[in-house]
Amino acid sequence: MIRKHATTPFEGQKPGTSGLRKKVRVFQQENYVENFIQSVFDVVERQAGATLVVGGDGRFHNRVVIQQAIRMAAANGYGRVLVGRGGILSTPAASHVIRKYGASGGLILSASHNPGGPEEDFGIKYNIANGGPAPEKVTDAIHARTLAIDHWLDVDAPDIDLEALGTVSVGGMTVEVIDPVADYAELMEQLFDFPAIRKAAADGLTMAFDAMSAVTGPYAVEILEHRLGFRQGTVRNAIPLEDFGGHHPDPNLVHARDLYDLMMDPAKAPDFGAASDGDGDRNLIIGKGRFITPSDSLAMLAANAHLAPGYADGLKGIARSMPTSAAADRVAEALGIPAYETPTGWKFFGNLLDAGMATICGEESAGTGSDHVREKDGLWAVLLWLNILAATGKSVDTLAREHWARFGRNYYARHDYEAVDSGKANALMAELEASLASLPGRAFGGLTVEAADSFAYCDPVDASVSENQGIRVMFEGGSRVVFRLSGTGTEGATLRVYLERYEPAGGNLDAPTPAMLADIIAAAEEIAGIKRHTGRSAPDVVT
Ligand code: VG1
Ligand code: CO
Repeated sequence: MIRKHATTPFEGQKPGTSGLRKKVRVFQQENYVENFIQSVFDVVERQAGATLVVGGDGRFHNRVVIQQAIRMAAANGYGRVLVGRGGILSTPAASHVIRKYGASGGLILSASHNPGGPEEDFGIKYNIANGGPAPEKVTDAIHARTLAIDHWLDVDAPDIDLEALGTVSVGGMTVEVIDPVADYAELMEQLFDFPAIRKAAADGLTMAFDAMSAVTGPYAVEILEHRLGFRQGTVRNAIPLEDFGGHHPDPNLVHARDLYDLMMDPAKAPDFGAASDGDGDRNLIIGKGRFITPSDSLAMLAANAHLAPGYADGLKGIARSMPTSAAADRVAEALGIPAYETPTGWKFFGNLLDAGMATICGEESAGTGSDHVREKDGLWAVLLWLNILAATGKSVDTLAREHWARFGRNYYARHDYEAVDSGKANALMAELEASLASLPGRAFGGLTVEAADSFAYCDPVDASVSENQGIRVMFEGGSRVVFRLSGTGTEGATLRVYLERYEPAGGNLDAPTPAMLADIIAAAEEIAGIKRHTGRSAPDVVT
């Protein structure tokens, strides 16, 4: 019944910021998916007969890989697979299902915000028993295994019907096709004041949610329209499509432009606008006439979280990734709780959440979440915002202004230079690193460098160290520029330049961001020589 297939290793099966992410045609090579999944099964912690959760964001190639993963799980000693109907599970829902049903882990098939389709991207991520992305020691072990693999196992069984809820047997292993939305929606009802939000909606609070033809559509329709009573049509692009309708399911001001334009139109804008990404773990928040940067959203959610029932007892700590603005740190200080600064990627929050040291976490890339799961969670952020709007009766714009008046404002932008030649991008980073010691004390325009380093993180729970997590240049007065190479791109290198300027309370709190960042942008160019190295005189994406 169990079949053994000989294979040889592929190079480059090294999980990045968020799993293994490549072009679909790379994944379509014979043995490619099997080598990776077998390597996962070979190294991860699990008992005989363990449960595995499998689901994805519905993109092209999702179903093929799910069927194969089920046959391989049966051959590798799993006792049960839980799979979302249609192969659908958002990343946060998968995290919850792993935790709720005591699974040993899960395979999440997604390339998140990257485009989908036969010529676009695919990805496989392994999450561990706490529901979170595998930490580096596990991804390193998986990678090492991919370099030595010589066979993979499956059972000889036909594809299962992914549309039919219920239980079937595959090679003696139980496969349960579950409703991908139900468990997640129930968890949200426990955390947030649904009656208050429902009342606000009934009293006239309006919203628009762009699911970007990706996985959150079914979740958002069920929760926002069916359970909370927002009018039908509140969720746009609600049906998950294999190619996301040809768009990038990346909820930023470039790819969610339609939503942005709607929210800036005083005649048509609803009170609240939001969008989510391919796999449902990111969020974009825009109030009527007011865009909220993800870094600000983290700070504002943390400052008001106690208004939601799930956080009424307060927060234990706030964690943010290093490139995320320091706005949340000021909230932590005011609340008298610790603030943590971690490398980019949700896996670095796992230990803090498990240890009860942090309750809310966030990243500048529009990821926010809490200890309710071990992933960032797009709809969670939307619902917490709605809970705060319902509890205060204030607009997004008013909440933002009040927040800045109290804490000051961290003007923020990220400039991405995409598909840069990898050699050139590496040369830029190497030169920058070599210049770090000479930067402190130097002035760039009106800005004087206070400190500069290559960010390294020592996990306070297990003392593991992660080095080379981005170059930080701190200026006097709390402004900053950070340089980092992306770990999720699939073409060449992506250089990310994160720009931040702090304006204290009482200062200029309602100025256009580009004007406030102009000096820092000029300093970043002078410090890193972006044009000289890459030939680019402007970023491809500004968020
Ligand atoms: C990007 C973001 C990072 C995020 C990661 C995964 O990584 O910057 O904050 O955690 O994507 O998000 P990078 O290495 O390209 O900068 V997702 O929505 O893929 O799960
Ligand atoms: Co994502």
